[in-house]
Amino acid sequence: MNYKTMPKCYKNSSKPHFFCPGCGHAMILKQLGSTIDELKISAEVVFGIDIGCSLLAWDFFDFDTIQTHHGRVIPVMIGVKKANPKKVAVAYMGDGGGYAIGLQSLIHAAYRDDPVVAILVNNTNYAMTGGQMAPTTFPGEITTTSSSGKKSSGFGNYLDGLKLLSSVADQSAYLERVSVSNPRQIVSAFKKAFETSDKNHFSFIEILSICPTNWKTDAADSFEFLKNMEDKFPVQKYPLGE
Ligand SMILES: Cc1ncc(C[n+]2csc(CCOP(=O)(O)OP(=O)(O)O)c2C)c(N)n1
Ligand code: SF4
Repeated sequence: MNYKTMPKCYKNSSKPHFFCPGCGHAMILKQLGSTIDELKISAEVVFGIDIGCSLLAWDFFDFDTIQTHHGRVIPVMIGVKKANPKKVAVAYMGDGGGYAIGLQSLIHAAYRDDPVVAILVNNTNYAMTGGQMAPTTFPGEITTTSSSGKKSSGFGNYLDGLKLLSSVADQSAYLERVSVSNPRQIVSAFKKAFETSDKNHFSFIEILSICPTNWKTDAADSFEFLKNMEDKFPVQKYPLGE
C-alpha cells in the first residue's frame, strides 16, 4: 500500500487497515476519504458503520464515527441528522445489513426521503461471519450455507435492491449502483450523493464489491466474479437517464 496516496482524512496514514488483501471495502473507503477531502467536509461528516466487515473502518478516518447494531445504521444516522441538521450523515453497510435485517429501515428512509447518504457494499454474502448466503447470493452460488449452490426454490432469486428502492424512493432522492471496477464512477456517485444530502434529500449508492476470502478467489477470478455480478446487477442510476 502506498501511504503517500492515502486521503488526508485518514486518521493515521502510516497505520495498516484491517481488511483482507484485495478486499473491496478498502478500495471503496479510499475513494470515500478522497471525496470527503476534495469536498472539504470532514468536519461535518458523521460516519455510521454497521456490523459486518464495514465495522473494520471504526478507527479509520479522522471524523466522528459511530458503530451500530447489525442492520441499524440507517435509523441511527437519521437520529444524528435530526439532532444536528448541519451534519452530513453517512450510513455505511453490507448487503446483509441493508437488504436483510435492515431492509425495513432502508426502504422507509428512501420512502421518507431522509437526508442521509446510505452506502451499501454488495459482495453477495455475509462476509464477516464466514460467508453465509445473503439475499444477493445468486442461484447456484456456493456459500457456507449453500454448499451445493443456492437453490432459488425456498431461498429466493437474488434481490435487486436498487430496483426495489427506486419503486418507493421520493422523486428528489438519488440512487445509483456502481462497481469497484470503476473507481472514478464511485467518486462521481459519492459527489452526487453528498450534493443530494446538501439539498436535504435521501441518497443511496450500492457498490458491487470483492470478497476474495469468502469467494475463495485469486485476483483474476475475483474480477471474473465481479463481471458476473455486473451482468446480474447492472450499474445504473435512478432516476433512469440522469
Ligand atoms: C442483530 C445481529 N444479528 C446478527 C449478527 C451477526 N452478524 C455479524 S456481521 C454479520 C453479517 C454481515 O454481513 P454484511 O452485512 O453483508 O456485511 P459484510 O461483512 O459482507 O461486509 C452478521 C449476521 C449481529 N452482529 N447482530
Ligand atoms: S471477509 Fe471479505 S469483505 Fe470481509 S474483509 Fe475479508 S475480503 Fe473484505
